[in-house]
Amino acid sequence: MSAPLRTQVAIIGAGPAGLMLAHLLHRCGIESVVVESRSRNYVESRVRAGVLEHGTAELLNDTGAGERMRREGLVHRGIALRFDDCSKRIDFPDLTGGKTVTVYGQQEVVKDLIAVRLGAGGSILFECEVIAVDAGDDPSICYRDAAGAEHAVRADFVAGCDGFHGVARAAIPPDAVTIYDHAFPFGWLGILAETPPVSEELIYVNHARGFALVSMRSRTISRMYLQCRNDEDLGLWPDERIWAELRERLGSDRGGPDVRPGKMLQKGVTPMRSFVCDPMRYGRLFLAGDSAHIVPPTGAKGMNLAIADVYVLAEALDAYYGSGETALLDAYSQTCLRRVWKTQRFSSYMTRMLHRFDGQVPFDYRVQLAELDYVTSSRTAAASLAENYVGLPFESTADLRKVPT
Ligand code: FAS
Ligand code: PHB
Repeated sequence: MSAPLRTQVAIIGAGPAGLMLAHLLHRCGIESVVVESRSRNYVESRVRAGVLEHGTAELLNDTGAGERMRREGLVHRGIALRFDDCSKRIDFPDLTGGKTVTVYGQQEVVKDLIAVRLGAGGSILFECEVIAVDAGDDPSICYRDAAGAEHAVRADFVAGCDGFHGVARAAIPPDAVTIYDHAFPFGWLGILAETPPVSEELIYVNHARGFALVSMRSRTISRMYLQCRNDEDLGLWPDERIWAELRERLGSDRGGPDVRPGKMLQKGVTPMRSFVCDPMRYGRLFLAGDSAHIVPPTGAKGMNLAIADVYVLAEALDAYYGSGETALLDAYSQTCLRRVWKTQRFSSYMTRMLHRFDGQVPFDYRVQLAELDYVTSSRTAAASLAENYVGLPFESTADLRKVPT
């Protein structure tokens, strides 16, 4: 094994969490190395999330990584909730004092963050899989490069930004954490298609046959989802069936949005799950993003929550390297988990309001319709949904900072 690399923060994973952390640390003058198992091309083409919360877009802009998002992203001022073949709009700026969201694919955020890191001379090691993590007093990670050679990185801290199936959380002794895990009894069949979005804004549909969502990536590329079984066989869903089911759930032949078939670019099934690992820290290892939590995508929160975690972690590491202060690091997990659980609450609320559940009885369906009627007719209820959808403010750690002497 070659002589170990030495850095201040070793970051596992070049997804939104790892890349944003490296970017924020660089702005604080803190060195890091990002180690990513996949190729640059793979991570830059992986289709996942699509909606940036107000705070996420602001952070990209405020830290010099938002130029292309401003140019190519779509600023959205509301969403529609569709039920009983009728669409009702939630107006974000009106209900949140001017906040909006930005539709801009996760892979675009990843591209921009990689470009800004490499442009600043940052170190991102692609096709290098981390195979071991030491979270003790002299932290290190071991990775295997594309040629199969093993290398070590020694650091002051390790950030586990390696997603739900990564190696970091697995390096924590099971009795040191509490796991909260809930699998929903359905998944989403997601498609990316070359067809103009049927609506200027996202449409979330509660239909007797199941949930549907109309989203987009541009004015010519649609991103749409259908509730399906969580073990759905994609082979049973030829394109024609997908288009027909989208038209049915959106009411295209009943005056609803007119879904038009287009060239299918990608299709896949995402299982629906809620997961939290508490605490999000073990020794000098800090978990951030999907390595620590998973939310059902109904609230468009997964990527945004990852960004919120690393905002807190970067602030804590900045305080540590700036003045030796450890209070923010010690409070990292508690600070992040406050937002994580509020986001779990909102994502679960949206999922339960909009999906069909096995064994659901007519009473349950009427309660869902009443919730949809209430949240689209009560300004107070609509404001609560809008406040969560555009994104709760980043958790403040100001009160944890020692009062300057
Ligand atoms: P990521 O999973 O994005 O990144 C982790 C990185 O670590 C990956 O690049 C991985 O290759 C790397 N890695 C893993 N193990 C490693 C190892 N041992 N060594 C080195 N590198 C390693 N969220 C939404 O808000 N809306 C959506 O519509 C949505 N759709 C999704 C669809 C799918 C199929 C999936 C899986 C997730 C979806 N999500 C969605 C959630 C998703 O966007 C995540 O919340 C987001 O990617 C979280 O970012 P990270 O925490 O950075 O994790
Ligand atoms: C997406 O565009 O991929 C998307 C949008 C909103 C969601 C989930 C996914 O709630």
